[in-house]
Amino acid sequence: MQQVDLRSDTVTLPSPTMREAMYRAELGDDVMGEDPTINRLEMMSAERMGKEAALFVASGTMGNLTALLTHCQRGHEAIMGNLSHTFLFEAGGSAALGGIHPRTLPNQPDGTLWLEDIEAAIRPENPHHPRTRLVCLENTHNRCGGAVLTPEYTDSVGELAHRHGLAVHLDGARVFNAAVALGVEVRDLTRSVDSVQFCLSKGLSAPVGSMLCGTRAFIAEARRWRKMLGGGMRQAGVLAAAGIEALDNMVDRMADDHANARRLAEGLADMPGFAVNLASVQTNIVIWNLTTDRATPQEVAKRLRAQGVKISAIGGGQFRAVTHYGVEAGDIDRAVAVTRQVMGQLS
Ligand code: TLP
Repeated sequence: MQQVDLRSDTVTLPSPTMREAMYRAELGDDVMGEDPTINRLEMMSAERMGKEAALFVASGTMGNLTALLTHCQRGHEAIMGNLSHTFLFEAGGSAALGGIHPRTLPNQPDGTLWLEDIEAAIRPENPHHPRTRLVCLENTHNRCGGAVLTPEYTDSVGELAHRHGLAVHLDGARVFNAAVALGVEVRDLTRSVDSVQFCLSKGLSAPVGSMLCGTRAFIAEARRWRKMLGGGMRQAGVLAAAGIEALDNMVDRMADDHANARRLAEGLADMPGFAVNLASVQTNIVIWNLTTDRATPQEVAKRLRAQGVKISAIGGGQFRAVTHYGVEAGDIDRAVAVTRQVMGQLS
């Protein structure tokens, strides 16, 4: 049975040209700074993000952790959304390994943090308090259904944070999706942040890796932290070659993923037992609610899986589906037809 895997854009397989580029990659020892393919990917990434330098890391989680460890010392406080990936899904790494105190603020449905909330959360100098050091944003916002933060919003957070002597880190795991959806250059979304992490291994479809970007001094310090975390890799150019191919050829096609997410949401919207907010679908993620009590979300997901359609039940009575390279409009139509049949059996 042909599978339609919508659990995540992390399931993407490398394209044939990526595999070819990996095979042919020129290699060296990256810990010694001698892998030419890594060096090229780091230069390209910095340039795309409008930053001075970049660092290849194993994952988005490692990119965010390395960034937080570089910005903050033990006992510093980092402001972040209560629905942010860093707070919810990174195993508490910055607290466990960095002694960094997370201060969560409510994520609005559009993925933003209110400026008033950020300003009110900044601590005055007082020996009773941790020192506020960092504000973290996420674009696109995973748990807010792939919501996009605009350049103007990001600029306003940058201005506020910098006025108070704080740094801003952007979890830009899917920042290229945001740029494509808004029709802006990705550097417009990163110009006001001090550091940004973006994933090669999600919508960009490379097999492994993320890039952390910032000033030359920040990246030099981050390189030490990466080494300490065990992330100094050797002939990592085999991975970087796929990343270069991804940056060159996999960005513009994300518009297809966004169109497919909309097609899916529209297909789900009139089914009994579902509530879909079409206006919230901005990129490649669709999050919707189960409104019947005839089955749990887990049971629905299991029934769909038995018919070759994989989605995630993400708690709170919600489902998530993510479109990506390898999923075509015809696959979406099949997923919608199977889902309609399963939901029809429940009503
Ligand atoms: N997200 C994964 C899962 O961990 C939930 C997914 O399937 O969406 N930031 C954001 C916004 C992310 O969505 C993710 C991964 C990460 C960071 C971490 O990236 P990895 O998985 O490379 O450590």
